[in-house]
Amino acid sequence: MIWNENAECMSRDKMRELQGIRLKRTVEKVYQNCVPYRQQMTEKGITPNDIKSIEDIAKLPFTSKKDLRDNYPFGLLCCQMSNVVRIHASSGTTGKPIVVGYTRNDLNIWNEVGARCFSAYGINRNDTVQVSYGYGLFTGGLGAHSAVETFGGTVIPISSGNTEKQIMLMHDLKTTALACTPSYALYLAEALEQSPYNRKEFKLKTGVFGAEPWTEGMRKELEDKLQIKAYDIYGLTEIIGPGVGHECRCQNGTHICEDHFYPEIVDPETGNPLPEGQTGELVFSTITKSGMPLLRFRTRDLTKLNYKKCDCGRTSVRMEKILGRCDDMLIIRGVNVFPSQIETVICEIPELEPHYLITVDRETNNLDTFEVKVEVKENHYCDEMGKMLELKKHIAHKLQNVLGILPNLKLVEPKSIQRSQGKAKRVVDNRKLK
Ligand code: DLL
Repeated sequence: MIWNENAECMSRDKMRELQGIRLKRTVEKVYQNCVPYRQQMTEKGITPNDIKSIEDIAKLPFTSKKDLRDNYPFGLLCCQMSNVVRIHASSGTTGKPIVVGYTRNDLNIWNEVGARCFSAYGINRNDTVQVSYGYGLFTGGLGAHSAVETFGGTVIPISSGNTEKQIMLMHDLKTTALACTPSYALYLAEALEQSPYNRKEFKLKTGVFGAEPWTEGMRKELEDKLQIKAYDIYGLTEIIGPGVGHECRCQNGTHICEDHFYPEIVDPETGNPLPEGQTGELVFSTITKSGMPLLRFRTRDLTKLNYKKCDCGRTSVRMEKILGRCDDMLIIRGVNVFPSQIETVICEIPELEPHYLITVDRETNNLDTFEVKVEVKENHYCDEMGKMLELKKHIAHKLQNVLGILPNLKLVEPKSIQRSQGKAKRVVDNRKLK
């Protein structure tokens, strides 16, 4: 189902024209209202008059997370504080969070793109959506909540945690769609299996999962375990929250709501724009926001773009599943390793549960150590040394083939790795502390 056919199925030419007009307006707004942007543009020797079409975007300066931190909390705001109706924040690993102010107009845009997402998954006003993303400064809970209200579905604002109650209400209130992180969905799937209920007594049919990278292998695990169709939803606090992009029934990439958020792919090292189809860092410019519009924001997320029309009828650009974040890439003994590569291997091995933890450390002789802990399924976990060793050899070999480096593999008992209720923490890099 398409929520806004005009916007989602617009011809490419019309879309670029519209993006050009909106970009120009946004550049004028930040130049007039935001000192740090005006300074950066002056340093680059440009004024809003230099932006005539969307092609001119490459002339503009980038915005990084550091710029947001340096101007904490409201230095990049483009409106009067009295026009800000909501504040969200994304927690960084260190120091102050990144704070974003939204105007009424921004929330309207958010509701619009949020409704597009749920409609694309086939969710409508007859559905009951359990929102198990955290409510609060994190955008997941309130973002999904308002989207459901916008298209007229029934929302259960349960937030994350309290897993037994989640299962009880999912059963009693006849939840048809579950919105949460894929890792929490996995946790709920386990809890459901152990609950006194039978899966047949539930009405659940759709999952709306995002806020962290997850692989196709994880999608299959979730679809099998929960007996649902699982869809990806993408977003980030700085741009709007959940709703920047969504899958459709074709599940052949994530459509970006590009009439509001203009995407580019750049080389993460040099910042040079990369041609269509090449993997690089995703960069967004908001072209309709009024609270804290951002120009060329470096997301640190790695993906590639595809501008071909989708079989669902939408013409909007699609991005591939996020490979990971530039910052997530581990360099272990000189080899680049993404956690998503490890997840893909683990999900392909039938004896394993999709629960894993990667620990990297540095020994006194400066050599990196690389450990992967993974849970073995109940019916495959046994005391027979020989059998476990054979399984371990098989998995280690597969990981080495994909990664080019052999991890110290630890097969552990089912349910021994900590479960997550929000974004999963899959990597412990102790080298950073040394
Ligand atoms: O995670 C917003 C969100 C909430 C998206 C609920 C989807 C659902 P932040 O906390 O600011 O915002 O984190 C943004 O999370 O840059 C990505 O690295 C990652 N991320 C978000 N969605 C996906 C996804 C929310 N579908 C950061 N796949 C982003 C992979 C995702 N990574």
